[in-house]
Amino acid sequence: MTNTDLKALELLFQRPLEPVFTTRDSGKTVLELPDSFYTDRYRNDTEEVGNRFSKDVDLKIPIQELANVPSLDFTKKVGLKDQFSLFNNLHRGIASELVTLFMGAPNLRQFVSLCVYTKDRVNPVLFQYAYAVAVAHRQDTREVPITNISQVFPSNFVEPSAFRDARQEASVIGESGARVNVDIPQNYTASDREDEQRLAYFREDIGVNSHHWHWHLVYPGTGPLEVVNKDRRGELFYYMHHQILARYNVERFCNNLKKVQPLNNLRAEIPEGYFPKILSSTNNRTYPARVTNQKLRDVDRQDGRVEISDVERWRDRVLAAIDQGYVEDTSGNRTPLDAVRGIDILGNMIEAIPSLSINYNFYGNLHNEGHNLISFAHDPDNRHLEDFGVMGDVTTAMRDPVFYRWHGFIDSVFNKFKTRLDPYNAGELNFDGVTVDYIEAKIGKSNTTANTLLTYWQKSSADLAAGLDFGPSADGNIFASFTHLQNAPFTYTFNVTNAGARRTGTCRIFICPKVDERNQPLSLEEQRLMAIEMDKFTVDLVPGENTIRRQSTESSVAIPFERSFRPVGADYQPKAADELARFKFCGCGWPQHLLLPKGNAQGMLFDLFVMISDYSLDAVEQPKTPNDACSTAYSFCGLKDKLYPDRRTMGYPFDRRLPNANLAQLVAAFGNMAKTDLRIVFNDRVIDKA
Ligand code: CUO
Repeated sequence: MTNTDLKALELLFQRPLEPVFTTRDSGKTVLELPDSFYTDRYRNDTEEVGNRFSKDVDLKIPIQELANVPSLDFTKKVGLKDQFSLFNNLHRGIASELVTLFMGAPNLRQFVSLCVYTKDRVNPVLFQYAYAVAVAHRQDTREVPITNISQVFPSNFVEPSAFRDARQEASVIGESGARVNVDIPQNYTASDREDEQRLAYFREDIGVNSHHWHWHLVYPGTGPLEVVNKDRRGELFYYMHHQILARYNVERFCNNLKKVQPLNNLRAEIPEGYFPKILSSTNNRTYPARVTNQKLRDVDRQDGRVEISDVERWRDRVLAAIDQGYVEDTSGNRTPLDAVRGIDILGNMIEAIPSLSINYNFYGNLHNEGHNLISFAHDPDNRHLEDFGVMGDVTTAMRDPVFYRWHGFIDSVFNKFKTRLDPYNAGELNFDGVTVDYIEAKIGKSNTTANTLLTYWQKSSADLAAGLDFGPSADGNIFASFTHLQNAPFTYTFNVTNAGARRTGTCRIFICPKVDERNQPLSLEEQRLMAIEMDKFTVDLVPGENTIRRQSTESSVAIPFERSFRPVGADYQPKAADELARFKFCGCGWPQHLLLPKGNAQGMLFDLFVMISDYSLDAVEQPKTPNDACSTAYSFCGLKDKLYPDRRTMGYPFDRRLPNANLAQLVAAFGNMAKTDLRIVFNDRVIDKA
């Protein structure tokens, strides 16, 4: 790949609403288009337009003519200013075709040309999605960093008045390269009259929402089969969203709220209203709100139809399949829902993925159509010409309290299946001769107490300039500062005795809440469903005593802040290949700053649980594809072009019932497990990031 190809691909992530021939990269670079690429609007003035933007640039990247000019008529049903939704069947079909087109470009240079040609001819959000999916999946673009969605479409993530400030500041300062800081307020969507507002720091976190977008980008629901059909993707759909729910429920306890009430009655009023206040990038309108006590209604719009009774029927069929223990394909062949493959079959069937569902006509499109019913509740027949609310869009859905109620319901369906399986037996849990004697988690400073961890607010900033179109900001950086939860980094230490020969184990760390919002103790069954995976890694055990140390920042579920909000632009890219590989952006992963739940001022009590399982039963034979340096959050995101790196079902050992009455008895029965009390103390102060 030449530098200009790389550069061109990177530039396509910038300024998504501006014509592709305008300058990018702070005015330094321009793409030189063949005349035939100009859209009708500019076609008569190609020379003038081209000249205007190529004055004073450092780099002109010539774009090759297309060998085959594709017809893009299939994209027209999503207008340039429409909202684009991955939950909408019509939109997903169009996206799938576009991804297929991009994947099919015969070589890198033609891929660049095709993307440049397409960019101004299709809906910009659709383009960015299909483009990012193709970049993430083409072999020849492995090295291309995918810009974080919060930087491409910042208005989907932050309160819009911040942008007015940004543009004003930029025009006053006006100087090329100047740094502009704007403050994004915290807690702007509701007052404390609304109890749900206590969780806004979690729901509206930029890292949380960009992780969710990125996950759906890496695991798309439609497109060519080689893009969609990934190892255990249905199971990962269950598990990643299950972990979000576990975390959210725990976070609710920390804020004196009871756990989520699953949305299992689609005819009841929804007490949780939500007024998002953020802007849709394509049409500059705020996302529609949902009032308190809104009822769902049948959706009957040109771009989508769904009846509540459809969703209820699919729900009942899925539940019946779980009760019967098997699913039926279109010819009536039965596949048992067993302990190993059952959850993967259900995941693809419930989400639902048309090409992977065992019987899409019969089991339907449960999860996606639920998103649609909810996202159009304010205008189900389009009489007010309002687009979907935040639940219709993977970049914004997690902001809304109802997201957790709907996914709480979906999760309860998966959990019903898991609960029907036999409890794990001793043979599936033990690791003979391996004993965990001691565990602790301790903040890195010398004078801290073991097993007391700390959270606080932190003020950080991220560069959002890439996505700000038509602003004077082109010549500078817009740093948006925002306040988010943070945890003090800590270290786990385990002492492990190995009575046998040298061997390998998998170390699995979880925290489980001990009490609910009323301070009532939780049963093992409740703890199991809210167990938060903290980390998972392999350990080499020598005969005798072993001391294992692991930093919280190495977690297999999370990615560091810098990874989520890396500055965009070639200037920031390291030159050395190995450094570039490490730097390479991979935005899928839980944000490190939310690795720990908030806790509370008095110190919220948890069980810190560790288990070392037998690696010979966990290991997976991987294909010989190149390793991907940035796949660090593999627990939630898997590994690029590889199998999921753990043979056990996801969530093991908490994904199934356990044979003991409580957690203390479980760890007493199995030497390869241990637990200790852990306290998470929240300190209500804002620390500026150094
Ligand atoms: Cu991720 Cu419903 O699947 O939002």
